[in-house]
Amino acid sequence: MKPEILLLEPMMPEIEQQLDAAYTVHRHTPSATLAATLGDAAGRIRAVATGGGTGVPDAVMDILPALGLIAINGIGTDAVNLDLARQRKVHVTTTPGVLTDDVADMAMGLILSLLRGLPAGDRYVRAGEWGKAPGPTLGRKVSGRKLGILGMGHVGQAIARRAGAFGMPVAYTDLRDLNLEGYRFIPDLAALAADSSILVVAASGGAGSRHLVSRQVLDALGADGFLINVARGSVVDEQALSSALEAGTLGGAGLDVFEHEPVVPESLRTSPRTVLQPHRASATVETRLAMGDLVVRNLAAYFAGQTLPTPVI
Ligand code: 8YV
Repeated sequence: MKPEILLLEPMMPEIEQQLDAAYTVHRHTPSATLAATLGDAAGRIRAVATGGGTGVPDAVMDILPALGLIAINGIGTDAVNLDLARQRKVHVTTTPGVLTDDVADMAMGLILSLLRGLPAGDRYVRAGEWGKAPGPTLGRKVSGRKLGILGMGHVGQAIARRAGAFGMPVAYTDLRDLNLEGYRFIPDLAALAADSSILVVAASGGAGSRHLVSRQVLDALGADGFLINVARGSVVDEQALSSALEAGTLGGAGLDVFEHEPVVPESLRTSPRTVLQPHRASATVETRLAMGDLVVRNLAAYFAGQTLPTPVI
């Protein structure tokens, strides 16, 4: 009898094949109820595999009495109640290291897309307007622009390294000064925003960082400033962001993540000042394979009673 697991978010076919070979996989889709997905299997589910944004709702943990492992296909743990997991003696694993470069690349991609107006240029050429109608408005120069980073962990530092190649002076804020050579530490986020032309959010989500990017921070970034978010939507006060973009008190925003995914406020969707992505900073073939491989290895170790490769708890 194969152990039974619950898959809350699809993974790459190559990875799902490996899961199917080792386990009876109950696949949940948002359109179904969990009761329908699980049938009479709830009591037999010993592990859940899920995405960083999807996590595991408390109500799902509550109906799985035999749960022993939550394997997150990502690095964010904010959508899993770690206190409850600890109480229940449920292990939680993530996929550290393998997605850092992709997320940093996405941050740079959003910066270039937003400031150089790449989506507008693409639409103009595709529509056959070149030579017939005036082209998109001029972009803004990226090289040399001052960059502020909120959250100088692995992803933040990978963004800083890339920014170096663009000749961008980098400052950052974090819970403490990390004494990083070449990057200025500015403890106060509003002061960092005031000092920056582009502010990139690379901080973890969760209660501690909720709405850190407030109206005041957006005001400090200013009409000539740009916000990039490749971390979690919850870090930014999305209503304040929408208002600032509408009022023109913020220059623009490049967003891969949102407060209530997959719902994106209409004002952000229709704004000429935004470039938007559907939470896909780690979504490359190479990285999703590497992430999936870690999920597979964590599951295998758990069911073999071995040390977990990349545990959080
Ligand atoms: C993924 C993420 O898109 O790492 C995370 O926490 O949110 C992203 O890398 C996600 O985990 C896949 O659903």
